[in-house]
Amino acid sequence: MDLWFTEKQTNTLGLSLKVLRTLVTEHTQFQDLAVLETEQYGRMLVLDGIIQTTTADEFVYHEMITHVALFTHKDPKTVAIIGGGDGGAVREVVKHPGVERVVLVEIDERVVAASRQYLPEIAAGLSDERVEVRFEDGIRHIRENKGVYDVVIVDSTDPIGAAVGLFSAEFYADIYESLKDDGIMVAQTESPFHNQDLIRKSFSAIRDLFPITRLYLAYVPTYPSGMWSFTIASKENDPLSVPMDRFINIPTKYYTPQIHFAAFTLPQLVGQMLQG
Ligand code: AG3
Repeated sequence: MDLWFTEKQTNTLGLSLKVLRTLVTEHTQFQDLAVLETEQYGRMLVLDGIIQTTTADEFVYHEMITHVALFTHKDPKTVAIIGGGDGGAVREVVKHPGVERVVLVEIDERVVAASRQYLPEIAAGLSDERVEVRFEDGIRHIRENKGVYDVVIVDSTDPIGAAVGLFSAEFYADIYESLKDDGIMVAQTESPFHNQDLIRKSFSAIRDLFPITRLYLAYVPTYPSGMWSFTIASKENDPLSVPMDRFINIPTKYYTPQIHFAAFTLPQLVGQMLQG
């Protein structure tokens, strides 16, 4: 029998994948969680019907949400990741030998448990001795930690329900305060084809706070439209002025120093979105 999972990306558009088996489904305190084995994209984490990551394309998103900021900073030592309970962003951050401490703040303990059990290649970094996993509200954690972090990474779900606050001007202002004087933040900011208002609003809220704010893109096949945006904001260092000798060699499948710079070259439709 054919079993298919469909994410309804909008009311009129879906992405369907053939499912070989269901590894787990559960109602957590916060959301519905599933890990499915798909034929084409491997194992897939789904929260409230929304695809979070798949083992076949997760590297694009996780490398791009981390390395651009980590190489833009001169010497990142203390990093916070808000959300990202699957551990993919952590795995990339701990590839940087200078990083001393990574605080992962995930509200839902079950996401971490399911990822450790069913997505071990994504969750691997969570066991690194530099990593502290905290099950608490990321908004509160950021509000209560001032001047602590070199880099803050917001690896959130879509701006629905509890995650709405992770796209708010108040939260970005708290991130600014949680960073040191040369700190950098990066947030996933959804698809330029499907979420133009969100990109405009979050970009302008972040630009009001930080001297350097830029949008960059990567291509994630299982996310809506495939074209995905990230917003990076920095107090001192410009991601477009990273000296070539800062790019130490780390193992990646998508990110390269050339991609680092190229990702900021925006199609006309995206560049125009950010003006005004
Ligand atoms: N967080 C961003 C997922 C957004 C995908 N949206 C969608 N499929 N509609 C990913 C978490 C991975 N660490």
